[in-house]
Formats: sequence, structure tokens, C-alpha cells
Amino acid sequence: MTPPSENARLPVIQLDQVVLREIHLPLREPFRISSGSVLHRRILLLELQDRSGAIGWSECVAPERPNYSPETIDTAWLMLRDWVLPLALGTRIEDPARVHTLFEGPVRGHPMAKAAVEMGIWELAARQAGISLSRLLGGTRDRVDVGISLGIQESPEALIERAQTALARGYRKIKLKVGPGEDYEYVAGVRDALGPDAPLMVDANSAYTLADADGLARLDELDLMMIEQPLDRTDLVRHARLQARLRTPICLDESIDCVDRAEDMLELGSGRIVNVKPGRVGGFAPALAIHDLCERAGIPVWCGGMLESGIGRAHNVALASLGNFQLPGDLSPSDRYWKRDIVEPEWTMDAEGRVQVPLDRPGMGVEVDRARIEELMVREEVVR
Ligand code: OSB
Ligand code: MG
Repeated sequence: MTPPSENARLPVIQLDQVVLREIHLPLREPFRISSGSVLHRRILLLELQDRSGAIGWSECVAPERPNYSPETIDTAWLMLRDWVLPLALGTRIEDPARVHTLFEGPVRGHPMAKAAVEMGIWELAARQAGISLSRLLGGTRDRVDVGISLGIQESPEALIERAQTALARGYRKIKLKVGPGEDYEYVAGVRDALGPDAPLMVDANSAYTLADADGLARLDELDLMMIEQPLDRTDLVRHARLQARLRTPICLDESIDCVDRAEDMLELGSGRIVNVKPGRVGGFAPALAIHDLCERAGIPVWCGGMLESGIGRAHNVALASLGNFQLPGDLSPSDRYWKRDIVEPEWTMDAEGRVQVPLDRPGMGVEVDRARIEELMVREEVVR
């Protein structure tokens, strides 16, 4: 397939410097998944400067703790400064779709660190070309369906209340985080309260093993859209065995960290849906390749989230505007996460559960509130 970037005339990019900044952004409420909880998001932002003076922004989605994948904000900072950025700085970049190949051989792993640079270059290229990031990526939608991801709560009642509020607010998909002992009762309670048509799913973040297959098969009764990442991140074979036992589609998140893993999933039957997070797979180009592969195979994808600020959200919204993002993304509006976001305008959702893709603005389509970043910043380093 023709890389989408070939459809636009792009100026050559040559990065002079990249500023790494860490900001602390408190969530409105703690977000708990099976492997841990977060209340204060430590966020790594990249400001990329081209030799022309043009600027691009990106966000590294690595969390504080290595409980989702091995990466953390601190490993990403180190990898960016010492290994990834030196490969990009000063290099003539004619096509953002090829940037990820610079990093592949010399740096094994660390997809979130790599993705932050790759995605920032796409953003910069779109701005330079005067077109939206969505258009540069090959997006076809002007609005995107939104889902919400609800953390594990103290009780089924507390979860039911949040799920009811989310449904009334217009969300098109309601994802419930689950784990052993905090699953069937919670999800059945929500199903009962919301009715048979509510678009419900669960996400286990690898909390189960095949020994839990009977319990997971019970979830079939609850007519879920999908069960996200029930088993270990590295385990495609057992996901295939589990999928063979379930009526409910398995969606893989953590397991799909590159295009080849998506191909393996298709071949093995490890799942029927893919959650695409550009940070998890090393950037937009691998994310687009997974999107295309799944489209050819008749597998729907949707855009996941990592509790991004308005910058990472902008990148996700642009990606989710592509055709095979058939299911609602974890792209909640700014005020679901933060008292105040770091971009202008903030991200909003309409009453039908949709977010507008800012097609008429160059680049990611929102402006960074530098004063706010200054206020929230705890660390800064310029890499040249
Ligand atoms: O597994 O999708 C996940 C947040 C942090 C780490 C992992 C996940 C999540 C979410 C949040 O589900 C989705 C969002 O950003 O709203
Ligand atoms: Mg997930």
C-alpha cells in the first residue's frame, strides 16, 4: 500500500533540538486497573524543533510504573536522551512513515520512547505542510465515536453508578476494568442496571491465566462487546485456546506490540479485535500497518488510551479517524480526566458520544498552553 504520507507534499525535516519536559497532572479521581492504581499522572512531553524553527509536539505515554509493559516514564526519558533522539537529531527526514526504521535495529524494545519521537515528527510534518495530522495519516472521518474506561471501584454499586452516568452522558462504549474477584459480580450488576443493549466490555490487563477459563466463559452470559487482554502480554497461544472456548470476542491490547504480533494473532486465532495504541507499537507507521493488516483480514480495530493529556489525545483522535477504527475509542473528553487540560481548546464530546476531528487546523489541531505546562513542570532537559 502507498504510505499515506506520499499523498502529501512534505518539506524535509531535520531536527535541531528536542525539549523533554515532565509535568505532573492530577487525575480527578484515582484510576485502578488489575495491576495498580494511579492518581497523579507523570507525563513526558516532547517539543521537537526543526532547523526551520517549526515546532511539533508529542507525548510519551509510558506510565510511572512498569505495570502495563516494561517501560516507565523514567526508562523512556533515559532511552530518549541517550539512544533514540541521537538517531533522529540532525538526520534528513523526507518521510515520517520511515522514521521508525531508524530506531528498529540500533534500539531493541522501548516502543513508547520511540513512538514519542516518531509521532512528534508526523505532527511537525503536518504543521509544515499546513494540513491536519488526521489527513496526513490518511483519516477519513470528521468525528470519532467515544468510549469510557472505568477503573475498578470499591463495590459493584459504585461501578454501577459510574456506568449509569457514562451511559446517560452519551458514551458509545463502556469499558469496565476487571480482575480476579472483581469481575462477574461487578459486570453482571452493571449489565442488569444498564439493560441488554448497553455497549459493555471488560479489560483485565493480563490478570488471568488459563486456569480461570471457566470463570471467563461465564462472562459470555453478559453479552459483552469483547474481553480485552485477559492473559499475559506475551501469550498468544493461550489466548487462542481461550478464544476457542469463548463466544465473546477477545481483544488484544498489551500483546500486540508490533505488526508481526498482529499477524501472529490472526494466524493463531488469539483474538478477533485489536486495541491499537500508537505508543505501544512504536508510532503511527506501525499503527497504520496494523490498521491495514486488520482491515484486510476483516478484523475491527479501535484506538486505546493511556490516560493522555490533550496532546497525546490529539494524536489518538487523528489516528482514530482512519476507516477501520470501527469501534469507539478510549478517547474521553479532557474533563473526564483533568480539572484543566494543557491544550486549547480542550477536548470535548457531544451528547451523541462523538469527538470532532480538527480537520481545518494544521498539525494535531490544538494549541499547547505553555503557561500551564510551565506551572506543572517538574523537570526539563534540552537534547541537541
Ligand atoms: O489497558 O487500556 C488500558 C489506562 C492505562 C493503562 C492501560 C489502559 C488504560 C485505559 C485508559 O484503559 C483508557 C483512557 O485513556 O481513557
Ligand atoms: Mg487495555
